[in-house]
Amino acid sequence: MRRLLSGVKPTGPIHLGNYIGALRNWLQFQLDYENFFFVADLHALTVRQDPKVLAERIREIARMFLAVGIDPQKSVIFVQSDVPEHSELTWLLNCVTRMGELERMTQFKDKAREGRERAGVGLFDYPVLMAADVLLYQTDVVPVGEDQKQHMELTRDLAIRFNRDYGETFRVPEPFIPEVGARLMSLSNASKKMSKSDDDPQGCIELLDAPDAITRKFKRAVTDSGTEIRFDPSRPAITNLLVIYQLLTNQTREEIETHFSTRGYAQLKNELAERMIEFLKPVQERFNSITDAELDTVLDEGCARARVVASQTLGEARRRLGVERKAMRSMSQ
Ligand code: ATP
Ligand code: LTN
Repeated sequence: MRRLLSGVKPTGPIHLGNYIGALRNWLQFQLDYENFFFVADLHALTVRQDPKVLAERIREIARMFLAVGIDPQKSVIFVQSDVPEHSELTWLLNCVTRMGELERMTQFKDKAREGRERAGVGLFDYPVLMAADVLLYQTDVVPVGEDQKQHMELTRDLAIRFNRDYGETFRVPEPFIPEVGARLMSLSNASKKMSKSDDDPQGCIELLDAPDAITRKFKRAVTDSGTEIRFDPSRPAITNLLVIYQLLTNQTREEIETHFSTRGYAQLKNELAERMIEFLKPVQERFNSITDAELDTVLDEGCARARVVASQTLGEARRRLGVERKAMRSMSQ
């Protein structure tokens, strides 16, 4: 069976962009693949975190995986730092990665706001840890949002280079980036992506938001000048709202434009809030019904299942590189 893997960082409350860009597609593929879904807590450490808050968020993200419908019988759900093979493979891959490759990464350039001198080495190395996540599981498909495209290209390049220089070790993965919703924008600034780490929480619909917060956020959402409600790339704010509407209703663009041809922005915002609240209600109910003990069982089992696969790939990579003492002894006998 083909393998699928993806992760979410516990850097803040999980939001609509994460759901639409990533989790929704995890669900869609769940039955056809052998799946690995994880909380990317080591990635979260690349920017300063409060340890107590981080510990809680790790559990919150894992709980949200279950609440949106990831089935632990069909999918392996785990926390990245529970599987030490991720860190070890990162080191091995660091040694085949070039500085220039990481210097080109736009996420590093964006996030190293205070300048290169003060940026953490972890932030710089972030894409190599991501490559290790993917390659450890011999992954075929990685469903992610548009922002991860460049990291996936690096992952493929590293796999191809390692295989060429040391022998066939890693499967070369493909990203899956959805056609609609791959980059949901902030509701308060249509030129920025909706993000967990945004300073302005009004632009981000969190999956755990209460109904009144959802209504308020949509009401205050920025729109473009003019009154027409149409999908139009030159009017990014209204298009962003329409994309959310499209994903919530599964209607075609034509149906939506016809529906709103006689209605105004206020009506669009009201309908969006209503649909969103309706969609999130059962997710939030499931989220609240999962006990700590249930969650721990899922994550303990997930870690054990993940390590079976991860340790096998890591062992192979070590042998290929010559850093496997016992294998070396048998080779020299
Ligand atoms: P941060 O803001 O802290 O960088 P994030 O909100 O971007 O975090 P991640 O954990 O980095 O969230 O991403 C989890 C998944 O959600 C990734 O596959 C990512 O591509 C996707 N994703 C994140 N933001 C969006 C967005 N605005 N639109 C579509 N997909 C998104
Ligand atoms: N880098 C991703 C999160 C992430 C990930 C992964 C996604 C870490 N490791 C492996 C897919 C596969 C992000 O910032 N959204």
